[in-house]
Amino acid sequence: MKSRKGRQMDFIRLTPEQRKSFEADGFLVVPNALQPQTVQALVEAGDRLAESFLKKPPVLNRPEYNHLDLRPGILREEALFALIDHPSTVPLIVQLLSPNIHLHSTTLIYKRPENPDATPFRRGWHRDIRIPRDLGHHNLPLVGIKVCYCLTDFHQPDSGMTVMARGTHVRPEPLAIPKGQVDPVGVEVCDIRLNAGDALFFENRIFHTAAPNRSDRVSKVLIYGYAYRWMKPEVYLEVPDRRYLEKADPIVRQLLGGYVDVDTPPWALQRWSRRYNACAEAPPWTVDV
Ligand SMILES: O=C(O)CCC(=O)C(=O)O
Repeated sequence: MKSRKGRQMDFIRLTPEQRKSFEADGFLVVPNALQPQTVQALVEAGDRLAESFLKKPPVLNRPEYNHLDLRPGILREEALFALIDHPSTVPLIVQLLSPNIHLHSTTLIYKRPENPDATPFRRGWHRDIRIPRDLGHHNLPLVGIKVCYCLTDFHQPDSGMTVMARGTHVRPEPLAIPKGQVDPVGVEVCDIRLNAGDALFFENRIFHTAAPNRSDRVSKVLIYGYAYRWMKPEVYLEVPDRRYLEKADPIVRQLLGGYVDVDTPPWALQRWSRRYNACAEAPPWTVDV
């Protein structure tokens, strides 16, 4: 793992159209977020991590054999580590959330082709981070955004891309799914067409689900979740030790939880975003009257 100290994350301004679209839909497509050579390096790294899964003989009728959702060990691969502060996506996340964020989860999802007539496996509509389990569906807060990097094309329906229910991030109630069916009614279910290298951002409140891969190729994505620093990272996120973090690039250090507690200001991204006038200042505790 290279610490890349001294290298600064470039700035890309979130456009008003991107913000509007993200706020209306609960998701946002960022085309060409990754260069073709980066996609290639990520596929090589992902294939190494998925080697035993990819070597399994085809079992078309057992969809559960065909889905890999791998979380531990992702950051041990250099190409995957380098995505932590990727300059075409993380600046947009900072502008959509705030500088006070860290990496919350990393997942490699591979889906092998499955029987097109089989019942969809893991069709499980949900909102992320389980907040509604405690707070209900009313007035849920936006606390995190996932970036789904496409490592393969998703040009056909049911080709393995995570499916979104547009606009449901503000829905104050559960989804309504007719008995015997797998998808909700009264909402727009979006199986988005994407190219390898595109990134799909989706926020924690949007209802989404895994979808089957009925194509004839393995579908491959990496999903990196960013959340406010007061959200505990997923247990599978393996963070390098403190000695490494002390030498790391300051933004990477912050994103990997390198500050002792949440009362320590998010120095690295705060300085970075002030330099570009990228984010509103945090509200004060008190005001003069
Ligand atoms: O496409 C998938 O497997 C679903 C991913 C998902 O639900 C998630 O990352 O929260």
